Amino acid sequence: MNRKKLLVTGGSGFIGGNFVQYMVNKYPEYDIYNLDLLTYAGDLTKHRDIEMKDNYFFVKADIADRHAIISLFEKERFDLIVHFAAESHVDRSIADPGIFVQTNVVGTQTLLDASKQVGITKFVHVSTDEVYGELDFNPNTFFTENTPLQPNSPYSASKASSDFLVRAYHETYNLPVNITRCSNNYGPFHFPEKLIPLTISRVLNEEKVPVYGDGKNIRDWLHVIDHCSAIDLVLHEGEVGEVYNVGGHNEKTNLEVVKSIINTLGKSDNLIEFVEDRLGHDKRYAIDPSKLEKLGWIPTYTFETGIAQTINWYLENKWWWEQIISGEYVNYFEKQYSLK
Ligand code: NAD
Ligand code: TDX
Repeated sequence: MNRKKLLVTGGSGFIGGNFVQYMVNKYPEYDIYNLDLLTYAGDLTKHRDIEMKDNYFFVKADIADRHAIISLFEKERFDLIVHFAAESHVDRSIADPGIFVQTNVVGTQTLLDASKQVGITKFVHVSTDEVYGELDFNPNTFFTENTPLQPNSPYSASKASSDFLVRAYHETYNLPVNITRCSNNYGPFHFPEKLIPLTISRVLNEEKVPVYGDGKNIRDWLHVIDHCSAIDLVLHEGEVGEVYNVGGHNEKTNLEVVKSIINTLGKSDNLIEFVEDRLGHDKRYAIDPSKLEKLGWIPTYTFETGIAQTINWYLENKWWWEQIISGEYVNYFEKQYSLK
């Protein structure tokens, strides 16, 4: 019997990278292809433990390059697709929205066309809770799969557009799809432009941590491994055409997150510096994951156990993030923040 072929796009980034490692180790009977353009957010060094495995393959390509993508699909005839590749940072989308439309919208549509052409058996589109817009601070309100999409940033608008295309390819062409909408992830290999790894790396270097506005905005945090198990479940058990929210009820203000990291590392709150707020800054995100729980999903980390594991990982893996924050990242940081 032919081995199943799973294509993971964006498998050199944060979540896709963790997912590739999770799947390569869990499913030796699958051939797992990581397709990634290796933008500033992608790197292959994170895969040094799996790159010699027989069931792992890497392809460097742009998901919006129609010719390259269609040729690859015709050659490899993938069975399963899990689509992570995207421009993912809200601040970058505020500074330069165009690449978000190109990668997140045109790239997704190109993958959908290629999938339709070769007849895949499942396409899981990894989306985000940010497509729902923002919630107010009433702790009894949550995003469900039926919450209307009201994206507020160029990033979330591009993700919502891609969600609509995925839905349309299911409704129009019967493409077997799922959409997952997850809350904020954290964990190993998280790029240090995002709040948690930015805070850990800066506190370890005794540098100021920029907190936007008053620090009271709320995010619902999920350890990346719990996101990986959710996607694995939806890939294999998700009902075709359905959307699944992913989140573990771990709501924290940004200030609580930053202070807990500073505290764990035994440093002073004086490292916190309040800076100008993000434009259009969403107040609160909070996920109702009950539909996914009914499918059998059980997260393994609380915020407390997950953040401790993550801080330890950053302490033990300086080789990974130090190479990043000393490269092109320096220019990005200086442009984005004016810290005293
Ligand atoms: P990331 O920025 O860390 O990684 C993105 C990866 O996509 C990188 O490896 C990059 O090289 C690759 N990529 C970018 N443009 C490409 C292109 N044109 N062609 C091929 N590859 C390309 O992102 P992440 O945080 O791992 O997020 C992955 C997915 O999960 C995204 O779709 C994002 O919207 C979604 N998501 C992220 C979070 C989160 O908290 N990080 C939460 C929910 C959903
Ligand atoms: O320097 C900072 N200071 C600060 O206060 C940064 C980078 C962020 N923040 C705040 C903004 C947010 O309220 O922290 C919160 C988290 O910010 P990010 O880490 O940039 O994440 P967010 O904007 O919430 O989006 C993330 O979760 C959903 C991912 O980047 C998205 O890809 C995902 O869809």
